[in-house]
Amino acid sequence: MIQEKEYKKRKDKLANKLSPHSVGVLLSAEYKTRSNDTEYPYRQNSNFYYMSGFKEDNAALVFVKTKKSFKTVLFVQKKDETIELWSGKRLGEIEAKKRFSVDEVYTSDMFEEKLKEFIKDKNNLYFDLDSTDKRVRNIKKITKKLSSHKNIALLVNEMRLLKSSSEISLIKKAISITKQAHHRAMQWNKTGKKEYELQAEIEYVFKKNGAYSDAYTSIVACGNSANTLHYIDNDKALVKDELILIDAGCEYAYYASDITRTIPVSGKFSQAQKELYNMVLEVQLKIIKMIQPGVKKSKIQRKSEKLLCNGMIQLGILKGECKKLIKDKEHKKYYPHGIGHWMGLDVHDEAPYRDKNNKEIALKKGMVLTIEPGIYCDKNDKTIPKKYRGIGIRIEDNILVTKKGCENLSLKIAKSVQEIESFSK
Ligand SMILES: [Mn+2]
Repeated sequence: MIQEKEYKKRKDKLANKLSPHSVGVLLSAEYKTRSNDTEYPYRQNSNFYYMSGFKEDNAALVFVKTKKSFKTVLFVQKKDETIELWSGKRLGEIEAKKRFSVDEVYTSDMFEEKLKEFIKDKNNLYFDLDSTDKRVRNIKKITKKLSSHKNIALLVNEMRLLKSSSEISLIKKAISITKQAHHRAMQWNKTGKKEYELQAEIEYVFKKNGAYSDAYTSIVACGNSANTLHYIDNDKALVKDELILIDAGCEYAYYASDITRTIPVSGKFSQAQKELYNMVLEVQLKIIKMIQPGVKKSKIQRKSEKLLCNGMIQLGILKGECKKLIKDKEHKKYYPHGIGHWMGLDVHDEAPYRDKNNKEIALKKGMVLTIEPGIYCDKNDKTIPKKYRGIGIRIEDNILVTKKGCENLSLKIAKSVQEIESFSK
């Protein structure tokens, strides 16, 4: 749980970043239609939620800043018995005023009228310049006389880089549920089953433990399907002697986890699978050891490419000299993606990788990122040893940067060949 006083602190911090004589607007997410009369489950906009902790739709958080002081204003939906009968209870403006640390609360139908009032004698408007919300058109119309429009999302994203202890607890909780899901997948008898059946076993554990949703669509990819990086069909058979790449993590109280494990259908790795798996695992462990304050992501990226390239030379997947292979980008054919990304309210957290001066941001205590090296050997690639064709491996953990180093938050999820094999009967 995140306490209201933490939301208050965040709002104060953001208000201090706004220039004098400005208005800042953050909008809630909109419902999205899935098909006629049916909507996707509602998920609050991450930046709006980070600042307000408010979960309802059709809401807005506004910062009104004069020269020396500022006020915060929340807009919430009006109470309406008929609508609430269908769509559930609304908090309403009276309760919202009691519950949330804002100076003023109005109903959403007042938003445009109030915005006109707030922008009088102001110079700057901050709002999410990439927002596709239907309210943006009118916001632009109302505020077109202001001298500048700046992106409030960049300011919030920057704040989201460093996680507080309560955020870290929620991420840990998400990971502990995801751990149970991956262990169930390891334990479950997969003989004669389909990828989607295994997906169901995993997502059952998410829901069963109170995780609102998966943090992203689960990838359950058997054999050569693992070589399609964003494979989400999950509709093929689990074939006895193959590996399954499972990239699945739940979202708990709006916080993501993002874990990949690659496990044998039969429960036991073959010799060739073990060789490739252990090579990727060694790289992952070495990269995690590098994580500490001051290190830059580009450095760990380069190191991961070098280590994987050398590993592939040793296994005969690449031939030649490592430096030259990397220069010619030959290794990218088998390791085409990044070593990791920020994680938080979004699985790919919308925090910046570069600062205002376009300088790369170094790791700092409180940042959370994934480390996920992978090797993908297509079944039709005649240039690599036959025994490795059709195998795709990725191993992904979630890492917290600490004062002197890092903490692998997903350390307890089985990862070594021995640990994984011990799950099968
Ligand atoms: Mn990831």
